[in-house]
Amino acid sequence: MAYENILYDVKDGIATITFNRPKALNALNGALLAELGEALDGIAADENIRVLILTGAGEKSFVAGADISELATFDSLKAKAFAAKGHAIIGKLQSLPIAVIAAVNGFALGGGTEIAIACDFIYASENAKFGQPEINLGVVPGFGGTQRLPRLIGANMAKELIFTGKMIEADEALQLGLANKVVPPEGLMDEVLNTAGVIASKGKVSLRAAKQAVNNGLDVDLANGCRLEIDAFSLCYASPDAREGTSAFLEKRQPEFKGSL
Ligand code: CO8
Repeated sequence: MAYENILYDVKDGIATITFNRPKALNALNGALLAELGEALDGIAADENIRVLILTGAGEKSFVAGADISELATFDSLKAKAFAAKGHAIIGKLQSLPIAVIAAVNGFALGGGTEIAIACDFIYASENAKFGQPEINLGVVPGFGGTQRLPRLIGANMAKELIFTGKMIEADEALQLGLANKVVPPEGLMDEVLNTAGVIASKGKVSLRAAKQAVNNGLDVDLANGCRLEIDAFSLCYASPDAREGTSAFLEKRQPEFKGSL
């Protein structure tokens, strides 16, 4: 499928989506969001893809937020439809049954931070900058920032970022637990691909079960979360991977995971 606003590539079970509107710092317009939604549907249906990486084209930006020239034309109803569409796509991203890594290579503002924090984790380049600047435009985050950011970095710090609209540097994002790792720009993709390769070598069924247990567990209390883990653990034994992993350990060899979803 030909895309105009994203680049899509798959190699060795690792898919990469690159937001590709570098002249607008990869701002999210309606056309880009539609292409992102289609690409995510294709990935969800593809048994061979083990990991998805999201990054931005050019050296300056991951995603500089929603396209402000489109936001400027909204009335209340259009704003609601746009925010709902963004939530549906970001929800799709978050619930993919594979690992999703954000390789944040520059500005991740507004919708850019919101996409990055819906991924499983973030590796950032030293020049990355995060923020929720919507308040400077007279609006609030509309793609999940008021909900996912407090869950990730705590309510008070999220409120400070959302109320001030200020940007934070990569090292502060690391301190806050927003980014897992910060690396020089030229090393970012190698670092991300290295971790993606490690994850791609694991069993699909156990990876999916682990992701669902963590994600769904965050929405419930500890006792119910632990029940989710019991189910996730037992579900793994429906796949030959559990037998293969434990046998490989006892036979002192590397496991070959082949279980399907
Ligand atoms: N939308 C459209 N165009 C943009 C955007 C954007 N978000 N960001 C940058 N651009 C364009 C600029 O207009 C400029 O275009 P041109 O060359 O044609 O003038 C080009 O990209 C380069 O940008 P700058 O010249 O401004 O580059 P600088 O290095 O000087 O500054 C910044 C970089 C700091 C990133 C600056 O461009 C900036 O502040 N951008 C806007 C960031 C922002 O406010 N993002 C949040 C948008 S709101 C949002 O994301 C809400 C999501 C949910 C919406 C739901 C709504 C219902």
